[in-house]
Amino acid sequence: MTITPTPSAEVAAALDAGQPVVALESTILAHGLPAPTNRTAATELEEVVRAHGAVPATIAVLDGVPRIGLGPDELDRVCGTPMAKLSARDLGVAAGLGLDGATTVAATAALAAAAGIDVFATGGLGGVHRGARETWDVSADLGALATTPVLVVCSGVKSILDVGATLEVLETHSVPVLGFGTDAFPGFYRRDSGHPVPWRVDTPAQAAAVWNAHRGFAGAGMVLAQPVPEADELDAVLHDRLLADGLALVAERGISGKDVTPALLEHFHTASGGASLATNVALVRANVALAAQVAAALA
Ligand code: PSU
Ligand code: MN
Repeated sequence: MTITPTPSAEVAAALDAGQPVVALESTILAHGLPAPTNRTAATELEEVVRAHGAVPATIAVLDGVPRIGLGPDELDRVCGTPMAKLSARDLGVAAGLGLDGATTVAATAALAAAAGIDVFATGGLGGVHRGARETWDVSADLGALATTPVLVVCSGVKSILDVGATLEVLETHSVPVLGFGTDAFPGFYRRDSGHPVPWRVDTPAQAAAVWNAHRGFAGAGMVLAQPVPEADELDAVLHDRLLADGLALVAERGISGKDVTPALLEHFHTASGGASLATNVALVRANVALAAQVAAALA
């Protein structure tokens, strides 16, 4: 039993032909967005990739097989059947036991890189949780980026995290962080997390040039952080209230470990009456479009 990333026919053909391919994660579908929004988003995100001339490769583990590129029935399964949330450490377990699972940024990056795909789009990267000094809750996404040569296009890290500490850990791991059209590190639902970005690029061609230089030399991944479109940004007062209530709720219910992120996202979506959901989908859509443009510039 080994972990063998298995591309769909379409993805395999695109990789063979040197066409641009963009990896998409499945945890956002299975654990980040509620049904039925997750299923419509899954199709829409793939369409956005295609509209920009690249081939989408949504990644998940089905029956223990790491699948690179999913068809409609497989997307139905990821969006409609409860399945495990798999980080990088869980891939061997899922493969060895023949399980289904949705892959996080860490697991998706590892499988994408193994399949020969190095551009990946998501919503928000995992990071250092607030209170990590006591809980030690630091997402494996950060360690994966340290050792996996994949460009991750995201809207920064979720504002539920300790953003400053997350940026410090990325620096420790020698992961470059670039703002796309911004000097401020984006805060997921909000355009500005309050922290600056170390570097800025303004075009997909510039991002591609930086990634091309970096990947030829270093083993680490890179973060290209794009703020949510202005029209879709969550209201600041609403955001701060959702965050405070969500953090209190998680503490009250004793939620910990890998359940924290889905629980907080769920609180945001229900308590905002869907406003944060619209923001979440909009920012992923924009990131997917940018990732496809960068992949096209690299191809
Ligand atoms: N971005 C989103 N929604 C999500 C996630 C990212 O817009 O649900 C997921 C990603 O899969 C990321 C994970 O890897 O949240 C982080 O989880 P944790 O904090 O448990 O490492
Ligand atoms: Mn965690």
